[in-house]
Amino acid sequence: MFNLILFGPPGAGKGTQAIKIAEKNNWVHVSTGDILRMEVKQETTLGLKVKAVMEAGHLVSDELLIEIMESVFRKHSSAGGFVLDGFPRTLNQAKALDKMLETLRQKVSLVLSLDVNETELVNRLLKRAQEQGRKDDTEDVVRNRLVQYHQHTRPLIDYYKGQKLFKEAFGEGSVDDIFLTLCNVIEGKE
Ligand code: B4P
Repeated sequence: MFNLILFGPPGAGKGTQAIKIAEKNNWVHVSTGDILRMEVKQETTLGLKVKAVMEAGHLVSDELLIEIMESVFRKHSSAGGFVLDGFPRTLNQAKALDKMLETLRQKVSLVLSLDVNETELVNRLLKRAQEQGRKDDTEDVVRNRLVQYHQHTRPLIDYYKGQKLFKEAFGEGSVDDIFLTLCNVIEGKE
């Protein structure tokens, strides 16, 4: 089983690329952002709990995220691989993921990070705000999401570098060119 973590700041294109990678390899794409947005849309108990947190650009609690991911792994117990998009985002989540995979006798295979400069990130998300009206894509909230990324998520780079699992790819340019680069890294050609 190949367990890929697609890593990077908000707007780096994790979701965009994760869909393509999962489709090509027949792996399960898990976007915690999509799962949470669906809960909000359906106004479930969980959705009502996380709505304000997400709209402010904060991170949802580790406890809830770990519960969500445990149920994802239970649901897809016979999957050939996973593309994790947006999880883990904190050190606690990363450690919990290691434990979840350990019980399945699995490990993280690769952490692949998309490198995109901050001006481009903000521009992409503001463009998406115009096109899709996502409540967390306004300029103030985007800036807060970047702060959250630097405070809580970026430190994971050292965690995974320590395990020799971390690789980085340039995330600017056309979606197809970036996809090709990512496929080459996953297949060990770059
Ligand atoms: P996410 O849904 O994960 O949001 P994201 O970081 O903005 O997405 P991504 O990097 O995937 O960008 P995308 O491909 O869409 O999280 C949203 C919120 O959910 C978080 O703020 C948090 O509150 C909560 N959450 C989720 N997971 C959590 C966790 N584990 N712990 C705690 N809280 C959690 O691309 C962005 C835009 O760029 C798109 O419009 C796209 O079309 C465009 N784009 C992509 N590639 C491009 C390219 N090459 N050139 C130009 N534009 C491009």
